[in-house]
Amino acid sequence: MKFDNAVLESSYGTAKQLPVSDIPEIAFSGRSNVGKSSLLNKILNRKALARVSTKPGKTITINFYKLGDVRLCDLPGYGYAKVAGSERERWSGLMEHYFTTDRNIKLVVQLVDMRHPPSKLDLDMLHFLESAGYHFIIALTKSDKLNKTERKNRLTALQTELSFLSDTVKIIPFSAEKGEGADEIKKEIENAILGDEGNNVII
Ligand SMILES: Nc1nc2c(ncn2[C@@H]2O[C@H](COP(=O)(O)OP(=O)(O)OP(=O)(O)O)[C@@H](O)[C@H]2O)c(=O)[nH]1
Ligand SMILES: [Mg+2]
Repeated sequence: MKFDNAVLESSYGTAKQLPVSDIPEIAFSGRSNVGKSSLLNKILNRKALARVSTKPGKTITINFYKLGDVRLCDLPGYGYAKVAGSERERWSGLMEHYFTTDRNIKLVVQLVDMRHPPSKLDLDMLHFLESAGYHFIIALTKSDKLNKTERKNRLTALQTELSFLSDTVKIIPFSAEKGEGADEIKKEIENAILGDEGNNVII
């Protein structure tokens, strides 16, 4: 699977605008500022296809990228405290619509900042993905910011913090800076797409 020729399909700010799910989708979810856009740029070999922000939580949109016959969905980040209540409602409306309208979601990449224990909202999201039966993996972002001891301690603590998850959920340390984990995430995406579609999907 080639990851080189992605294009921005469109950005959607309301649930009504979302186009029908006519092709396999890979969704990327996580709190605001966790590094979603950076991860997308890394795996798509692009410097700035997805806009990396220094100010989190500025826009709440779902951004769709097309990669051949596959759609990559950059879901809006959650948990930015300064966002007004009405924006939070718009966020939950969009997310609910995305996850409850029978889309062809092959894999969800859930991003969690490797430096900190998963937040309440991260855990809510993981519980939701688990109970709804999605195929998902966890990317532990910003792994380059931890030293060896911190890294070991976080990985140990996560075994308890995420003990409610099935053993089959892959947890992949990732760094957009160093490239750690990028190949593994690409492999998971490829497997999720090709797994049951054979070679019918052009990617
Ligand atoms: N050191 C380091 N910094 C990172 C990494 N990934 C993201 N960052 C930084 O974290 C900040 C947020 O990154 P984004 O990729 O914009 O995060 P996002 O989740 O898309 O943020 P929103 O779209 O605003 O919700 C930026 O300053 C990035 O440069 C990483 O792997 N390592
Ligand atoms: Mg972003």
